[in-house]
Amino acid sequence: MNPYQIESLEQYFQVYNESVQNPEQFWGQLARDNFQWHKTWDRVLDWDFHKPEVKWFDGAQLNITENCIDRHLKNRAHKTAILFEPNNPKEPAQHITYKQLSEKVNRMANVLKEQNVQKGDRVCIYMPMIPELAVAVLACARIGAVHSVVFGGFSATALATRINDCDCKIVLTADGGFRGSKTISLKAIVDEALHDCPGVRKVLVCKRTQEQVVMQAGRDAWLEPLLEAANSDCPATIMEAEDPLFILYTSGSTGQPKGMVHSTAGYMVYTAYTFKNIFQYKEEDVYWCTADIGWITGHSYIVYGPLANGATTVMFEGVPSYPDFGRFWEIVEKHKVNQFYTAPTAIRALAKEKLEYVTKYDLSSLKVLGTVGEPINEEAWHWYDTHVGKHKSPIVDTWWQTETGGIMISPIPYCTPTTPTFATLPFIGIQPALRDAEGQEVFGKNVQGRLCIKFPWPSIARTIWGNHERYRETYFSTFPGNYFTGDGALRDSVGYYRITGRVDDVIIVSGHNLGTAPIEDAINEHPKVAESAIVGFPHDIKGNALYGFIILKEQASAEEQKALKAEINQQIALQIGPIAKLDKMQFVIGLPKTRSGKIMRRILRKITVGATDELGDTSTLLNPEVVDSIIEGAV
Ligand code: 7RM
Repeated sequence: MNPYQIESLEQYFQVYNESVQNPEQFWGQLARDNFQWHKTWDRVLDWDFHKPEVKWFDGAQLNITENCIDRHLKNRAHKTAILFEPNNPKEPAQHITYKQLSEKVNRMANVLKEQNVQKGDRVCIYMPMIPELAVAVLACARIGAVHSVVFGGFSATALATRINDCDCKIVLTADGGFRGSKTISLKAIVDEALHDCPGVRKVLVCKRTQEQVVMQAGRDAWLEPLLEAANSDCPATIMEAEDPLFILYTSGSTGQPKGMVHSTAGYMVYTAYTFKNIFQYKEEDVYWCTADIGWITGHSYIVYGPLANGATTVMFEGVPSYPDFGRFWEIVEKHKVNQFYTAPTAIRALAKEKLEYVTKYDLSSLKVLGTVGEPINEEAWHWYDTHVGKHKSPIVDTWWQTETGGIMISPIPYCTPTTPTFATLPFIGIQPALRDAEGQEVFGKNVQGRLCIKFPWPSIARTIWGNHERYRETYFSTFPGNYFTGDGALRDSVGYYRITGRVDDVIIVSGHNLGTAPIEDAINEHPKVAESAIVGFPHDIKGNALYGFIILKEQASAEEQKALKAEINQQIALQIGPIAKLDKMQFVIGLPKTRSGKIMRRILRKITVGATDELGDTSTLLNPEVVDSIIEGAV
């Protein structure tokens, strides 16, 4: 029995038990047998969640790119590592083999070295979803520089904050990027950001859109000639297990984004192991995760996890709606994608459109469907299962966070029977706990509470860049001795977990705890509703009352709207109870969302109380333009 490859539910339970009964023995063996090390560790694990401090494989030496690239050159040199699908379907796809990837990464690493980038230096990467982005990430890792990828949709202000927070001296970018029918002028945004970033001395620019850009003499240089001139061999810098691999920013509840710091060995072991099992990746498979590398999902499950397993990973430059809503399924057919991993927000958007966009394509290659980023509602789950998976591909509802580095709770497809909206069971080595508001652990079945993790796992973020105290306070102070996720969850009669959403989304109405997610589910069941978001607003008698922002599939007259409101409340009353009925409803054209598709309830809450001067910076939203129209229509 090979614990690296789980093939039955029985084996899952057996390996899980081993992993929690003897974690050091388990992870030590797994790490030794499946990865390349220059030196093995002195100790598998050192930890103290009170300090907090976590070290995995301390004393070991390695380079993650040797594990993601070099070691595959023996047997997989001509296998496609990265399959690049451009935004424009008429532009040919690129198959980049492991050998070619190796050359590209080595060249880029040498270019960075020539710019005097050294081990431990932070490198900001602000690029579109083109192969050079993955190459840049890996090139940093090759020489021990710490990459900080900033999503290409962020504004100049957001970019400047992130560059300054971790003191990047160099920025890698492109002239521009293609996204659907739009182009994004990345270089111009960098120029604007750098007015506020005195520390940046070099900007390397990759050509993609061929648009006109201003090159500042001395500071800016085109990447291509440098790559061409560079040597294609760059020895990997030997790293300590706990050396930082990257920083990735995640928004906090207030102000400054949190620069989550991930370290090398533990991150590699855990992302590789989860990728292999949660997607049941087999040697000939083509795997596609639709995320952007600017998010943790892209880091762990487009780049590091797949490449550590010698997989073929698809990188898609575009968007699901261009040139039409069939784009995802066209790509699945074209590249015979076997594992497909996307977000509920994308599923809901596509489910709104004509079914022909899906049925037109041959999706028979699909074996596993994944979802991540927010709770998936029943309706979306069934649409995905029926129309994409044809009831044949298990859906892995994967719960995890930027902070956790890898997937924490998820079915293992073809092993764990799935239940709609349930992330099901903890992955190997993960020890979840539910706690009540007083901090007591809630044991047994059919219970709910705040989701904590009791024991370290290899890919937990080690700190917040430059602010360890904020790290302690945010994750380890609410329930001392535990990592607190900020999410609520329930555990059902068979021990399956369902993530109910951020605990700050719980609204107490007349003393009853109501989750926004189940109410939204109820509303979304109405055949005329596309999407909805609930927030609480102060109410004289109930304490809080509920306000629903609802997107309809089609426009409705005033008369129809009135009828719809009654029907929606009836639906809620039926599904949850009269207590969960909405006091106010507003039909909107869109909901304010973060770039990763999460609804910004904070903004909606402000609107319900008329505090429109306290909305803060809305420029980093995916769709800032909807905010004004919501304010106008507020009831
Ligand atoms: C990977 C990612 C983390 C937050 C997390 C949850 C929510 C993510 C699921 C989910 C329900 C899921 N990282 N979340 N996955 N909720 N079911 N399968 O999204 O840092 O950007 O977000 O996302 O609230 O705490 S993240």
